[in-house]
Amino acid sequence: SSPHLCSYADRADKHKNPAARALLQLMVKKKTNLSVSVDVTRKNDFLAIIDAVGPYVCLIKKTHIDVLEDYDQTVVEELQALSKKHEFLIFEDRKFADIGNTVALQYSGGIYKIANWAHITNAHAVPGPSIVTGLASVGLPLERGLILLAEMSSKGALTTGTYTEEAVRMARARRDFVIGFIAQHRMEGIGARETDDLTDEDFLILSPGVGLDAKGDAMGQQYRTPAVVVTECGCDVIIVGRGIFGTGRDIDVKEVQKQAQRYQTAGWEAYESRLSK
Ligand code: 5IU
Repeated sequence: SSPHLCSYADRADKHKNPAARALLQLMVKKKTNLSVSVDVTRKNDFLAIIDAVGPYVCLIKKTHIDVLEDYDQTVVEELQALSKKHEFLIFEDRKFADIGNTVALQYSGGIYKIANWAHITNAHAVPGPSIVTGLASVGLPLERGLILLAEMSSKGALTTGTYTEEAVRMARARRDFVIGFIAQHRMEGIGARETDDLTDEDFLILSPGVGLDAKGDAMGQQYRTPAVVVTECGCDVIIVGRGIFGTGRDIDVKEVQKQAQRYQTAGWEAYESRLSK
């Protein structure tokens, strides 16, 4: 049966990629499928939010380390310490998009050295399979996992039809490293050819564009509830940003914590009702 009808625990036992397995195990242990997207520009806010939401999340999605205006090496050190303290994995939403050779350099080097600390990162499928080859050359030895962007949540996104199908084919060809998708639906079997081996195909579906209150923003973002995303569409991880830390410039840590707890509960209840369907 489709992986989303199995428990996260069963899927953890079967998954071949260490990052995917670790993520699923954390989800079970902490009873959470919530990933918080920490899109703030100041280091102190960034770390304060992560410390506050840490107990409620399986994954911290850093929207682009390059958004931080006061980045220095200590950010990564503190992030790693928080990841151990609260037991969550780190997802750098870098959205690589170049040829294999270039992305290998971007992933391993530069100022950020993403591969050293991000358990999971992501890439666009636009360049074709070479982008996966390039990233895998760096990430596989470090037991990392890659997420491909198969569908985007923004209005008018071009990631539809054959584009999505080809992205899934690229993932299918590298199931050792590609652990799933940023998408709005399940992807198993999409674009499959008769000769493809679909045994144990299990892609983690991470879905952004999740909100309990707002329907969208002024720049084309579209929100769905955890019940729609997880129960109806079968996605595995909900990614929530402003629904948790708000839209104001000042961060209210108590409120952030309260919202994280609220989304954790909503996401987990949606998962439990999916299993009991
Ligand atoms: N994000 C999306 N939609 C997408 C992709 C990424 O919203 O299709 I790919 C990112 C952008 C932002 C987060 O970092 O997910 C959603 O934040 P809000 O919950 O604040 O809208």
